[in-house]
Amino acid sequence: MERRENLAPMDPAEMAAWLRQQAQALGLSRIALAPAEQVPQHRLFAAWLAAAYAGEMDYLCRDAEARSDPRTLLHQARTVLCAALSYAHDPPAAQDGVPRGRIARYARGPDYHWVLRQRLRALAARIVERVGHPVACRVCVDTAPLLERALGARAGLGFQGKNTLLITPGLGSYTVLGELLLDLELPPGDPMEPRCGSCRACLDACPTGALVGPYQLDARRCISYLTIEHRGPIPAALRSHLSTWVFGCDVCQEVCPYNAAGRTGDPELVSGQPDPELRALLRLGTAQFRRFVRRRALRRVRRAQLLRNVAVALGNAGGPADVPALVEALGEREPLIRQHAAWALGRIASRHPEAKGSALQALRAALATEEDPGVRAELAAALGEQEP
Ligand code: B12
Ligand code: SF4
Ligand code: SF4
Repeated sequence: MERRENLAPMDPAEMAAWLRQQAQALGLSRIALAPAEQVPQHRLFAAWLAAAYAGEMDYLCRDAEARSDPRTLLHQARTVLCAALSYAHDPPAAQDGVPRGRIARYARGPDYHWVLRQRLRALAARIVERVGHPVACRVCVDTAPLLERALGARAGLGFQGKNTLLITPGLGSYTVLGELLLDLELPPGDPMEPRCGSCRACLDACPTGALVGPYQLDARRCISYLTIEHRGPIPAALRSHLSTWVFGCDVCQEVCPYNAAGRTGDPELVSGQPDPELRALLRLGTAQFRRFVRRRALRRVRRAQLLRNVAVALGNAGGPADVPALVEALGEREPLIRQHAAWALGRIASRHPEAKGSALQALRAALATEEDPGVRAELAAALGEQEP
């Protein structure tokens, strides 16, 4: 790296201003600084875990203690540089009337982890170059044990909304967050207090009632959790509330007045593609699935999970034209897929009398040979609803 020994040293305030300029030049939407110290909201996080709201996300319990202080990740850290990168955009609507699987905006383009990490690494390199001596630093994006939103609020990057998202005034909440832990003393920003006022649009709009109170999310009911993190069958009582979401959910952000401005986020994260057709998704073979998720945040799900979600979406929005694809899915190797395909056929049969014959025939044929108890139960339930 080129040495710049002739650069005049900066005082902390000059350094903070210089950092903002550099961050902007590197395409970070906004940055703010927090002191690397105990995070007081950690007790709220502990209470959330104790209430079992984390569901099966065991990793949150495993490294719970580490989240109380960023210095557990880098003991020399004195400052946490918190960064937000906007992915705001409205997915283009297809006019063909074919049912499509909705993918949450953050995951429609290339993997944000990679994009944000590259930019934070580039910023770290510029800092080392500017100060002229090595600086201990660590880049974190999502997966490190940090309370990213609490740190963002402490830094003044934004405030936590009642939907629990970090909302940056002027940018909204369609942002992903990343941090640079730094062994540099820099002036922290002013903490930002909640600015939701009396609004409760997100609480009222959440399709599954996952926002059990302001700032309280029961992940076990959240569509984002159910479609991405949860590995097993989707609880039957929640399936019809998933609508056509197949990866994540944006409802509590779509209704938020802070996102009403119709902004467009970073071009590297925004995808101009319409959402994929559900029928085509259900027919993704293993190799096609790998290509579909490659270098995207979609990698987080296994093929069986995605096809499970697609079957549920077809059960909610599909029609007679989708029956053949669902009948094929009854022959999939993974019981998880067969189970949800059975449920979807039952739902389509109950809405479309013209599809009932072929759907019931396929369900009966599958029940005659099916050995998996979970799938048998779904087949029987789907038939039971149609045959009193
Ligand atoms: C686990 C996790 C999830 C879980 C649980 C979400 C949740 N709300 O906890 C699930 C799978 C459901 C999820 C969903 C989503 N996630 Co997520 N997720 C995380 C992860 C890995 C940890 C979050 C965590 O610690 N949760 C535990 C809870 C307790 O923490 P918390 O929400 O911050 O809780 C605080 C509040 O409850 C608050 N609090 C409690 N009472 C009160 C009272 C008042 C007055 C106040 C102000 C605050 C307050 O204190 C708690 C502690 O800070 C972070 C990355 C990270 N390392 O932080 C990403 C992260 C939070 N997710 C992110 C995203 C983008 C999403 C989705 C939008 C994706 C999607 N479209 O489907 C949804 C949004 C759902 C939602 N409404 O939150 C972004 C959020 C960016 C932002 N601008 O906020 C993060 C930061 C990832 C990243 N690096 O960009 N996610
Ligand atoms: S992401 Fe969807 S399901 Fe989860 S809290 Fe928000 S609106 Fe509810
Ligand atoms: S919808 Fe309203 S209550 Fe919910 S986060 Fe946005 S401003 Fe706050």
